[in-house]
Amino acid sequence: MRIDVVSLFPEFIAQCAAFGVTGRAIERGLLSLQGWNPRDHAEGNYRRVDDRPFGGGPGMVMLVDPLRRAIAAARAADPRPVRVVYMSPQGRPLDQAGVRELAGRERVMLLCGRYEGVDERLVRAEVDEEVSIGDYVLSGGELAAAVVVDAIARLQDGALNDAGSAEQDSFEGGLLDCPHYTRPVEHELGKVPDVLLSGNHAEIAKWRREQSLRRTLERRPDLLDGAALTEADRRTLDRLRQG
Ligand code: 9WO
Repeated sequence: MRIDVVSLFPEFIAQCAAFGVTGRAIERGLLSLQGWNPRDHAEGNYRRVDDRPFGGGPGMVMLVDPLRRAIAAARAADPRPVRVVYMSPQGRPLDQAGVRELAGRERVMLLCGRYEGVDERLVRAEVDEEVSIGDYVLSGGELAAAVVVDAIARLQDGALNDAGSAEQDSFEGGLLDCPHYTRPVEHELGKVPDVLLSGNHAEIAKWRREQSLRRTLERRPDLLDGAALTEADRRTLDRLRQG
């Protein structure tokens, strides 16, 4: 898969993706990440990429043309159709299903705004969808784009060393993750739950599922509506709600 990022700070996203799972996905050729700087497509000695907002108000707005030329250059670098996504608090809230949808495409282009945002005419002409990673305002779209790159990269086939760990993730079944333990078995902060040491894989799976259900019920009951629940899960939830 190929991800193009249009940003005034393309090195920022490249650095964010250089480590760990994303770094390996890029090294292994599972993902290619390319940055495009609107500054490189700006005109004049000052290479302006922004101007004052019509109607007044604070701050600056990103100019249509440098962005448009950067997007055109990115499109032209590969013949395959590309999904153009603008990182914006006004966008559709991203969840794991949305990440999976993007991760299944051959090409995605992430647009990162700075200042007060991007001229709306550019958004209308070039953007397929606006995506938000959460209800807060950042100083630019770059951190949000880095989040999307990371979430997409780890879903590429072969990116995770342990096959199946993407399916076992928090959220892939629509539930929160269970707690995890490692050595030592006994520690001054507590003991590892006995069931995890039992070697009984059926009992361990049952315990983990119940922990996931319990945490989701306590912390994010809103997720239960969209979760893939079995009849046994529903009985467990009823019992947890009673107790
Ligand atoms: C500023 C603002 C202030 C009050 C109410 C709403 C507001 N929206 C913005 C805004 O969009 N500022 C931007 C800064 C302009 C475009 C890039 N910036 C940005 C992107 N900040 N936060 C994001 C972002 C992107 C995706 N998901 C979460 C946040």
